[in-house]
Amino acid sequence: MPANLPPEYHEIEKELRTARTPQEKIDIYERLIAVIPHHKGTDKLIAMYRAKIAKAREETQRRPSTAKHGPTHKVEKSGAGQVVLVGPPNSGKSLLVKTLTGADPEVADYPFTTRLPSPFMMPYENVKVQLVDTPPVTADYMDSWFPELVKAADAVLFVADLADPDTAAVLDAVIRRLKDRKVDFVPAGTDIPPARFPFLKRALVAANKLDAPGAADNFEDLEVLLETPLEKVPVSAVTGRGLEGLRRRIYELLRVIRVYSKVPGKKAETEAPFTLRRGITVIEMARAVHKDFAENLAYARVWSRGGGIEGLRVNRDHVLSDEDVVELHI
Ligand SMILES: Nc1nc2c(ncn2[C@@H]2O[C@H](COP(=O)(O)OP(=O)(O)OP(=O)(O)O)[C@@H](O)[C@H]2O)c(=O)[nH]1
Ligand SMILES: [Mg+2]
Repeated sequence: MPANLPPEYHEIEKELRTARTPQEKIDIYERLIAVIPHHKGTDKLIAMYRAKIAKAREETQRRPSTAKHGPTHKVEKSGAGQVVLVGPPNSGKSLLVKTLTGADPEVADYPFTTRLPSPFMMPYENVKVQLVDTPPVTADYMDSWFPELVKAADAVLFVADLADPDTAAVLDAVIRRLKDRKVDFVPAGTDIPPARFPFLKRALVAANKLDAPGAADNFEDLEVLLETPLEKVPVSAVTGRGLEGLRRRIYELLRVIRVYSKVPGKKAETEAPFTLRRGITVIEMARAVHKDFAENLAYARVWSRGGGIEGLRVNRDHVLSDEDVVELHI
């Protein structure tokens, strides 16, 4: 037990003896955390209370007296697609989100820092991808609403901790918890059939803390030992190494294309692409622009980036490619 705890700490701690419900305990733990001075000597104590809060919260969600299915935490989608970060405590999910988006989620040197999902926008070239920072998942703990959040996302970015020699086993345990709830994971390029059960999500592993001692060996272990065959991208949220490549791989996970619309006689709007699913046709793109366009479409002209097509008149079933410029004629 670290020294220098203020007298209020001991007063509040006494109340724990009479606390009955998990919610009463949570309130007391939170008051305790608030009065504990934050420094190296108290990190473990604070981490312990945060873990207790997480456990107590899981208990409240299981109780029939509260809402039947517990709380949900839906995150409204925005941008080119939604990617949820999933990983063990302290693996650096929040710092990765912070570095990739320039936003400011809470980052700290103890587990269970992040408590609720929070969305942030990651710029990639001329589009934005929504990254959702989340609370940690462990072999023993996962928020009751977590699987629904993952099922609703467009893709998943697992975060592994390369400072941990057991990183593969720890991440396998996280993935197993989700598989038990009928969500499974496939590598980036996989076509997902429309069947909805079990849910399949494209996923990628950000192997974080590449700068930590032993990280190179731990990365090799992760490559060999992780049971689910997913691509692993070694990065460091601290030094920035590998992050540009990760940004691109996250965007590619979404399997979308950028299409620029063009008004006849004017320049293409390359600042504001439509992000549409790969394989989309001209008529489907017209529908995404405006339903009147789709109803009244006469023909379209397409300019493709590779230069293969230059203002070619195409029919409505023409399949579009990334960075095509499309002029819709009605
Ligand atoms: N050396 C090193 N430390 C890192 C790296 N990324 C994160 N950290 C540190 O790891 C600790 C945890 O980082 P967070 O981003 O809060 O981790 P988290 O996964 O969000 O943690 P929870 O919210 O508890 O699940 C912090 O002290 C970070 O500074 C990295 O690439 N290298
Ligand atoms: Mg966090």
